[in-house]
Amino acid sequence: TSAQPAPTGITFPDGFVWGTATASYQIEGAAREDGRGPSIWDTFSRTPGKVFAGHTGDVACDHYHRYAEDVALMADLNLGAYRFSVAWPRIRPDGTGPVNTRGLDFYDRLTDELLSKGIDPVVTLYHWDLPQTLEDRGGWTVRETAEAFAEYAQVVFGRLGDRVGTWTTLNEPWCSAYLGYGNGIHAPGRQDPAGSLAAVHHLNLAHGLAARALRSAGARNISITLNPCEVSPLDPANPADVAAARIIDGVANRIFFDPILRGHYPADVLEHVSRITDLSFIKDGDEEIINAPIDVLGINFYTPSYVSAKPGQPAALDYPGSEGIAFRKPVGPVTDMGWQIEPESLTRLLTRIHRDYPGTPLMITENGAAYPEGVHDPLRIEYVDAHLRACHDALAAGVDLRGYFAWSLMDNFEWAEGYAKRFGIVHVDYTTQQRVLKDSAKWYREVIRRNGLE
Ligand code: GBH
Repeated sequence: TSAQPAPTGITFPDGFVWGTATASYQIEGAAREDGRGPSIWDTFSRTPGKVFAGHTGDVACDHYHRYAEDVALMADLNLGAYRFSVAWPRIRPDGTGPVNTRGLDFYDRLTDELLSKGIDPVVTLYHWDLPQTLEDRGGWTVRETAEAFAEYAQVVFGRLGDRVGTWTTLNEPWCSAYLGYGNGIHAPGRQDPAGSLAAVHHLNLAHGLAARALRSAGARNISITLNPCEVSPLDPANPADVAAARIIDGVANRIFFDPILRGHYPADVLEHVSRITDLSFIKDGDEEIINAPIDVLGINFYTPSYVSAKPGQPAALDYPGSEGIAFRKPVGPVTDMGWQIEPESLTRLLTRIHRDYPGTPLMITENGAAYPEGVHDPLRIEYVDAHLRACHDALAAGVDLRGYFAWSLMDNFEWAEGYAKRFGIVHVDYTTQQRVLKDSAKWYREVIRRNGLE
């Protein structure tokens, strides 16, 4: 017979961090309150046709007013840490000018509430809500935005640095650059291949400038969160497919990992994209700035990619220079996003990062799945269970993985998908704003309690 053996119990290392993650624009609401300025997501979501059913983050989960209730929920779930992002336009409404104290006050209250419940605050300084004023001056395609980011980072550190341990500069610069300026499905909705590559560099630079500024201000745990594309050749025996995977790995992954962790852009990637841009935005000394030491690297993971060489295939706008390369359609089980589920891919990714960029502790800063609305969510439990086992396999292979943050604490504004896609382990009723634990939240509480899986 071929009966599968039941999975056996696993335990995570002592001190393994268990958390959940959210982002400001996705949950806060209060878009016009207490001096918050407009962000590119306000503009984008109010532009007809950009976001599903015209949804906006105006109210979202009303977390701005309900943060205390939400922190109580987190405490009920035994969370050791909570990853949230700070909205730049609450702190500096026009990106560079006067500081809005009422914006800082909110994150101050949230931080104290978390600490009072024994939950470690993990701050992300940028999760995509760029002040609109800065976009009007060129956004991430111009250098000034990187400089403004480093100043803003220091303002936030000045207020919270005595209580917040972990400082993450950017969330997923891949998305900001390529979805924002490449294929335009995210704010600011531009379709400009050369601009998207300038954006990559200015995001890298923003990270480096901020990491240096935070370090000199006294920050001890500095980080960035990347969303690597776990890419494989469809046919590993076909050299053309292997070459295709290498190109995608370059423009999606190594263009971030290499300058940040090795201090230089990979020569093959620069060569490859020089057909699209003259690269004049890279100035002497930039790579050294970007190579600022970090203490932990955040990894967000959802799904693998498989590519093959396909002559005549037009370039995907979110992968500049990808003409002649086809992405395979997902096979097997998918989530409500249509994303293929393949936990082994996470093990491959973590072991690869550990091998190619040794010496930096890793943290899963997002992992989770969208499923149709409901509080009974066995498929989400199955997804998270399988991915935690994949993390454990990576640990067994020697990967220095320090923690796991489930995406997301609660259902929220899923960017271009609006409220139609639900990633929460807590259900949100958007009419009453009532929160109800899904089965996955109750299950996750037990995972945290036993520091492992049954
Ligand atoms: C994260 O982005 C965000 O940080 C978070 O705010 C968001 O809510 C969450 O994920 C869920 O989307 O079409 O099969 O090639 C993740 C963005 C997801 C972009 C996977 C690339 C490739 C999927 N990434 N995606 S596929």
